[in-house]
Amino acid sequence: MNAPTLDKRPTLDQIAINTIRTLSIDAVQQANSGHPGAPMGLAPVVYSLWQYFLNYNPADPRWPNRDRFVLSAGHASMLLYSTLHLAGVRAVNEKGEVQKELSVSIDEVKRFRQLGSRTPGHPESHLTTGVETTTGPLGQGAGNSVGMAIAGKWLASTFNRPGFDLFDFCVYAVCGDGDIMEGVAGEAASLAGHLKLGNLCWIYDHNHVTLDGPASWSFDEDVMTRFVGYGWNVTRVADANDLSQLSRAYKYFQEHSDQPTLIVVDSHIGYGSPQKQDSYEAHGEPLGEAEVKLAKENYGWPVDAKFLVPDGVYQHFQDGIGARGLQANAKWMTLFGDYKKKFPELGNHIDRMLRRQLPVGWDKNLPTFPADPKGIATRESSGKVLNKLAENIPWLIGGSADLAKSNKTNLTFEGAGDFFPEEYAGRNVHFGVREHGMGAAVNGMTLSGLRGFAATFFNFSDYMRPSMRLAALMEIPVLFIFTHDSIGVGEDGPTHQPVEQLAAFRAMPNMLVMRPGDANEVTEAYKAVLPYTHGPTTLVFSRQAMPTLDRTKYAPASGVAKGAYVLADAEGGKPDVILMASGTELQWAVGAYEKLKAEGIKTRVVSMPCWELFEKQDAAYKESVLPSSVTARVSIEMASTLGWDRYVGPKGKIIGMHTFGASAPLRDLLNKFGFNTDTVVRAAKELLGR
Ligand SMILES: Cc1ncc(C[n+]2csc(CCOP(=O)(O)OP(=O)(O)O)c2C)c(N)n1
Ligand SMILES: [Mg+2]
Repeated sequence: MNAPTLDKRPTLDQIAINTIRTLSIDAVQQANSGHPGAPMGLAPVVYSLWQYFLNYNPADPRWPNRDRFVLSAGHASMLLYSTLHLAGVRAVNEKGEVQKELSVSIDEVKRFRQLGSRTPGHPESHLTTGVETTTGPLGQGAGNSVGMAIAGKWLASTFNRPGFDLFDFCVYAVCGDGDIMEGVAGEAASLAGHLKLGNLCWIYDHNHVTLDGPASWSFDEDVMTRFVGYGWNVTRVADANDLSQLSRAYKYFQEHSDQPTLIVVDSHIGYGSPQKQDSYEAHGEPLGEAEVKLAKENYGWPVDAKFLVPDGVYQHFQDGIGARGLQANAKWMTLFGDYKKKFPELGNHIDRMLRRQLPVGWDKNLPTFPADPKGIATRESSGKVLNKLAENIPWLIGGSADLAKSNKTNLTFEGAGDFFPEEYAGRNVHFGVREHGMGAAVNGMTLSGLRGFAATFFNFSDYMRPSMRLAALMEIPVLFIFTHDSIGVGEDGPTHQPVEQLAAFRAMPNMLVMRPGDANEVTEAYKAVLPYTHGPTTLVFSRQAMPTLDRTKYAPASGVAKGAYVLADAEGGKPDVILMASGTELQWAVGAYEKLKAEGIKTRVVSMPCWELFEKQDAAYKESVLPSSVTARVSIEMASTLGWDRYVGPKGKIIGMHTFGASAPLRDLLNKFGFNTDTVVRAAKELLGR
């Protein structure tokens, strides 16, 4: 077969599409790892969206009203990198300033999957400008896109004014069979349909193949009917290479804003030789040099050229998405300038929100709680603090997976409102019993500038842990709020009693885990984490009451900001034994302290609500709280003991859970598992040989 020359190729569109394909092929081949097939199959789909429909300014990828593009099929990362490169998307530095340099230069394309590159194996939003969210675990990006669409609706309802349509962006997500199969995407799609998110468009790459083989081996449901059932508009493109069909489908989406839209695109995953079309052999691997050549020959490409961007391709993108985006962005900036003159307070809110700054007075009137031996549950105090914060921070918005009454996360202040279909200014989002969908959606909301929170029972954090992990990886400040934090749940029994979750979240990089020990520690916990914008927080609260400590007698709760602090100390400072606890167990450490003190044993109590913040303190502070000379140490926490040895040391004792819990009244559980003052006293005395 003769390789056609560049001149014979029909249109610039076709050349641009084949440039996306061949850059992807070459990058995967050079890295000797990655998926070339999906970028090859999907290139026309993504190209036509970007070039002719996406409202996006490559020269300022921060533009708040830009359309969002999510590649949920993160294994096709080279598709996104090639597109970002060719569209000329600029890099944005850590200060939020647009740079001259490209986000993905041709050198970064060549460094695909290499250490320190901006082109990691799967797209990571905190590394690469233009990557709107981190994808790779299938289904997550689809879930994020629902949160972005929620954010779009909320921003429009909250900030738009007659003549000032500041926010009207659309959210596009490209999904593969894997995304459509994953539960998280199903939960999110169901929610999106219910909420009538007409600004949301999923493009389903229906290519009949997954990693193990033909999709039909495991997947033959009627996806279109399922989505119709969710309340989506559904349309189909019978040939992924037909740009006019694709255009028609995108127009269909833009003209139907009553419901979200699913575009099912029949496509063929890319292979080298035509004979291999639709085979599943070697899928998910580089093509190999011989197949690379066949593929290029097929595309009418110079077979030996590598990383070739033919003349005119960059300009073509600049004439399309570049010019359109620049103009739309400039128009918006003028509009926003006028808006700020007319509505200075709202304008100020938008500016602060997008910079992740809190509003002036964000922590005013936060509740403090009087000493009370009976006290209240930390979920109760959390509810009070969260409500005040949400009143002070207009863009703090979120909800629970059908447990808001138990989680105490309902926002009840005047004007808080519910986020319902076509009532999009509300602050209470009702996620339904969809924990995983909620986690992914709240990540998407937070990526769009909102301060999102998501709540459920701590035990059901298991149902959204994959999204929490991505929030940590993406370095975004989501608040994950959990109640019913231990076997203290009582009668609901072991299915509802978390044991290993604390240890698991403490093991997660970049996740703050906060488990306050009384009502005033709750206020201080929120105060400590709200200004922290580079990662999520897991807030862990009790169902049952605990004493509100008398802070005239014990140290102030502001010590929470340091993660751990000396709550009560031996007279003269140097203790014989240190007692450590978090959450509801703090009361028993304090109780033991009083008893031991009465017996003349020099005791210190360290409240440890947040290990991660404690680890950030300097060595001198840590030594002042846990002096290395004091080796008699006892910890008490109604959870897995894993990790406490770090603080208790080889000579200490750890009181914790070694089994699942049991269904019984709280009193009986505490006796059975040994959580009370006496257990702590006994452990301390044993250590001291008394
Ligand atoms: C949660 C999760 N499970 C498994 C994988 C591994 N994986 C990557 S791609 C893929 C199959 C993809 O099939 P499809 O979505 O149809 O994409 P295509 O192969 O057609 O590009 C799998 C299982 C993953 N990335 N995420
Ligand atoms: Mg597939």
